Amino acid sequence: MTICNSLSSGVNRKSNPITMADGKTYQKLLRIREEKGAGFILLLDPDKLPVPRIQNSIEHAIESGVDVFFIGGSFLLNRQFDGFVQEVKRAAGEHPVILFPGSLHQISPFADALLFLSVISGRNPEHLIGSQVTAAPLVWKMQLETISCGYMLIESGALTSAQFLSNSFPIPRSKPEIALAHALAGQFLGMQSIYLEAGSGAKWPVPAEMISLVSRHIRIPLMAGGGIRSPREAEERVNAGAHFIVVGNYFETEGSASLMKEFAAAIHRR
Ligand code: 1GP
Repeated sequence: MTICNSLSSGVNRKSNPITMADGKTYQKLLRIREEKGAGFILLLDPDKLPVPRIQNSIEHAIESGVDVFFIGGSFLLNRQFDGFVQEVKRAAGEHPVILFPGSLHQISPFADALLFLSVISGRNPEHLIGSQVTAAPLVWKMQLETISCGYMLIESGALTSAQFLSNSFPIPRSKPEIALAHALAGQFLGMQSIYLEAGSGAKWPVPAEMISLVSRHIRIPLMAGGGIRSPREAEERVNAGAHFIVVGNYFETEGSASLMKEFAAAIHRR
């Protein structure tokens, strides 16, 4: 059986979410941006959050004002990825659960959508299009909603896992105009979102000036993440024009969960 035959068997194209311009989850993101001014995304790493703690962690996050859950990590040592995603989905209720894959192994049919990333800041073909081609048939088979995302690595004071593993140079933090050129190219290529990424645990988050320049020139949702450790840092980035703030590392540290409400208050404009 050819790959085309195999892919088309049993698929009703009319109901295929992948053929729709904007899926249900993407629409939810647009609504959050519209209603709250900016959204709070909590990144959950399956290697850091034990499954028995998922329910409580998510309940606390929702009570505190988290809008969306991302699932992803640099590595995947947890072999029960589908189980992890199902558990998060069960606890998250109506809140979108979106895969933010660090590798091809982090794809599951149980999420609401997959952030279909291309590392557009780099010139490594594998991360621009290679992995995406490998993933595409699987995503099609799963009927998973995709949200295309121009993923841009920004220099953040030290080499990050994302920079090292993607084998690409980040955009210099003092060159917002280079970031803007990439973001516009992503938008013109039809991407549904842009992610300015300092890298997990980055020394410095993405500069507010860069966010401001990019945000003033694009119309698709702009996410910013990496190294955001305080409500003030989150607020500065929302004030600069970020539509979604992604925080992961900070909330993995003991005792940090109590500050989640303050992050939410700093991120939400209304
Ligand atoms: C990483 O941008 C995300 O891909 C979140 O970064 O873990 O540093 O919050 P942190």
